[in-house]
Amino acid sequence: APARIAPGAVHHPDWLDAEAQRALLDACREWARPPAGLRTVRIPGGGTMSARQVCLGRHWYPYGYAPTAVDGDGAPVKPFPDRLGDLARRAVADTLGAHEVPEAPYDIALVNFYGPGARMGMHRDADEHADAPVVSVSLGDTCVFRFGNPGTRTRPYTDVTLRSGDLFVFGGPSRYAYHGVPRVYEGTAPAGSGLTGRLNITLRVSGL
Ligand code: MD5
Ligand code: FE
Repeated sequence: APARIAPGAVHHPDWLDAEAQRALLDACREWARPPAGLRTVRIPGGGTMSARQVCLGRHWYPYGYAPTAVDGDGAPVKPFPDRLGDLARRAVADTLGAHEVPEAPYDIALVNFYGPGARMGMHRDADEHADAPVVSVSLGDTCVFRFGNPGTRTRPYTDVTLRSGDLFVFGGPSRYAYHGVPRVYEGTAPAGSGLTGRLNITLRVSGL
């Protein structure tokens, strides 16, 4: 059953059935192939993100969106598939209600791949020019998702376990909350998925 974690933030465990997870995983494998496939994101200052990423629709770099890839192989980003837009609108309707489905089209997907030891520090997603809800679906290994506050990077946190097939929607006052992924449990992906690691797909309205 869906659980409200904070105003506008809803976790819906097991939202995608096994077949839908399989289909999405197969699509992720295609998106991950070059050109403009899975890449390591460089952060200003010289570091890299431990989660690797594929962008669809727009290229994301810290901190903004570009129409074409500006790092890695420089190839144009892959298009945002219509069916991901359908998925996003259905996700918002199922969690926040039909009245919260944005008029503007979902047009960006960021696919994060968490291999061994990968994590994501506490941050806010503020590079979009629209405040439509962000839709997140998880595949593969189980993780701890840390949900914080809009105003501060620090405690109090709510730690939520996200498993393969789970949906999380961040809208309203939770759209700009701090969040991160402190821990991924290696080897916990569903048996037979063939996935080693965790995938998270976020669907966004760019407002561009
Ligand atoms: C992940 N990805 O599990 C997470 C899921 C990212 C990212 O954080 O930036 O790619 S998306 C979590 C999210 C998005 C927008 C707002 C909030 C959380 N929030 O208010 O907590 O790879
Ligand atoms: Fe984020």
